[in-house]
Amino acid sequence: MNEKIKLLIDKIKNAKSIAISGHKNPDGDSLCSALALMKIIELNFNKTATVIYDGNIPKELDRVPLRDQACFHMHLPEDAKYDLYILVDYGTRMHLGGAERFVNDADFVIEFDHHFNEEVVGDLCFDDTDKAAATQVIYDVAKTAKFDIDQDVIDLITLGIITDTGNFKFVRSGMVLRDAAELVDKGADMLHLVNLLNNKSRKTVLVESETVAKAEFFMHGRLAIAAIRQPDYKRLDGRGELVLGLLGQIHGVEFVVLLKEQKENQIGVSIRSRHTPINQIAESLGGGGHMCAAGAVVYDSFETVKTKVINAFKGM
Ligand SMILES: [Mn+2]
Repeated sequence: MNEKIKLLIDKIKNAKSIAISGHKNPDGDSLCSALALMKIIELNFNKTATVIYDGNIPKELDRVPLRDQACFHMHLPEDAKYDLYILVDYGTRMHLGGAERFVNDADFVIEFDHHFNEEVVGDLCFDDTDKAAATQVIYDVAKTAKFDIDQDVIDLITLGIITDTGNFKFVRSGMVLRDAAELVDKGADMLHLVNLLNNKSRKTVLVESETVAKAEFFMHGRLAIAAIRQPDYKRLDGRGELVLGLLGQIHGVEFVVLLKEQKENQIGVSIRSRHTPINQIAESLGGGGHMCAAGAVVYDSFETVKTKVINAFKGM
């Protein structure tokens, strides 16, 4: 067995207290990675790890296995300390949110991630940017280490893959499909898992559809811009993927932008493109991301940000 896995096993075996976190405002992969690892530790080491999160877990994820085991960081005792801290799907240090104080206090930090990060936080890193989801990284390590897994772990790992690939739409390598095939053979029920995620509140779907209905079109219909203003933002409960997805289905639309007025003078900008790279536009607004899916948070008035976005697309 390789040295890294030996060290992983040794650290878990000898830890008195273990906590696990993903990035702030967990998405499916972040939450399911943490819960899958918690269950793996329980099954193989007979230890309880605490899953800690910051921000809001969307209702969409309320029915994933073991969801009720995730603790909001503010609900933990003031003096809580964990000697082993495990980070999953966290991105970079700035996305740790309320978990950062525990990470800084820990004696040893292990990470499982698939994001590109120049300044890793972990002392022991299982990172692989070729993986489509952090749960896939965990699955790989679990297989190499010959850890026992059960139905919860199989379901959680599959859910991380389903959510991070947008139901397999963003698959870039056959490896993720081979992993998914193996998980199906081990008992993952795709229809059941996708249905678990169909759990949004009515108000969220209504605000998303109202936002689509009020979208504006520019550049002869090639650019669609939708906006969620402050009073409606709380009803959104998530990132508004439905808005981006629906507008992107319209014939002739090449670029979709969703402006989210999170607070006064704080506008979240999500940008999607059919094929032309738009990450430079996100970078010009102070953000970043992938070629066809990127975003930024711009600290300015709603109208100013909207004008900046329209100008950024000039010449595209
Ligand atoms: Mn992820």
